[in-house]
Amino acid sequence: MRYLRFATAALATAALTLPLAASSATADPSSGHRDAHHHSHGTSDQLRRAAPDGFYVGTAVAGGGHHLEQDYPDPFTSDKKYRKTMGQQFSSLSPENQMKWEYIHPEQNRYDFAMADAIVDFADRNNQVVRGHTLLWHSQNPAWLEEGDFSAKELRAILRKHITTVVGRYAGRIQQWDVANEIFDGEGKLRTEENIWIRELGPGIIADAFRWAHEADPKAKLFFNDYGVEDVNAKSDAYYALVKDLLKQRVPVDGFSSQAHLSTRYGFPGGLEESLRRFDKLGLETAITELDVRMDLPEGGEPTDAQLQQQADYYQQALSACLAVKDCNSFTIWGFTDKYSWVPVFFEGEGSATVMRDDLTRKPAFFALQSTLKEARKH
Ligand code: 9MR
Repeated sequence: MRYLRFATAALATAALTLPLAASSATADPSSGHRDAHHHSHGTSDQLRRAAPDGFYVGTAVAGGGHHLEQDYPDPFTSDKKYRKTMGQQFSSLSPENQMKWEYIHPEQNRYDFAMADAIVDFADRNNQVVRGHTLLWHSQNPAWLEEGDFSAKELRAILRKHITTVVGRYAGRIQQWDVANEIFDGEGKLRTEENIWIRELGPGIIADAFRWAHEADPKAKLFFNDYGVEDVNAKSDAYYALVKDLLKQRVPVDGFSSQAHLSTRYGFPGGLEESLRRFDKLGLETAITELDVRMDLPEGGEPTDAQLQQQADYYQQALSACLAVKDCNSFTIWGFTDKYSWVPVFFEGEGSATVMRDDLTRKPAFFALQSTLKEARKH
């Protein structure tokens, strides 16, 4: 997919020019028990309260990654209004970058847990669950790892130690882990060249990653996560076959998730529900983990009303697909304000992909989610 090429380029630039500056998390200025004093809005105004019991509505927590190149300070630790909305509206948080290898394990013998700790602590105080993201991926790995010239034996030990350390640190506090992220390409072939683990250790390392994560936190639900699997297609077929095989071997795989980075250019993926459902039938939990809906912006950068309506319809359809599948109980959007969205940074001329404008005013997509959740809660 096109954006991954951009992603790699942006990452390379970031790695060359930026120190891992955002890692010094400041003290958390907000207090807990925020439900006790909601000001202008009642609780029914909150997406998390509108949702059926046991259904989690999540957001990515902005920080690291593309944010480091923008002219604003670390969103999560600096933007009070942003944090407040995050606490009020959502019941699940996903660190957008802060648990990725390059941030949490910047040198071979040094972990930096500051940002991840701050997010998990915030989630605890606000009665939110956390989706851990991610343990085995081809992207956003530190140079010491990618360029380290390690033997297969060393690499295996490095991965095992990383998983044991990171998953172990947050044991009992992470609801779902994206253990393996984006391991297949669009044709359903394993990313054998790009993914250091699969390249150097063979595909069997995937099962080991799940086993090690399970040992470190037996309660966390362990997921495969990818984009472009919002339909029954070559990539989701590949996951289906792999998961079946792993379950037969009693590998502790609990879930399959669709990122759902959508664009109005390509139409809504009509097979989303069917795709989720076939994993559900295998006995897995499913989830939407990174939903956003980007669009081509007119000159001037403001979306038209028709565009906003179309976007709202996509958000609503994605949510409805998840709500319709029995064990799809986690629905996460990849940021809730355009101010911090990755989209304009990675796709020239596209944007407005989230449910709130820069100033946190709400778009039709927000209200579409809200009313769909309320409707589902009634039944
Ligand atoms: O949103 C993330 C952005 O801040 C980073 O710069 C980018 C680097 O690849 O990663 C983005 O998040 C990705 C996620 O971790 C995995 N699925 C695709 C997401 C969007 O690229």
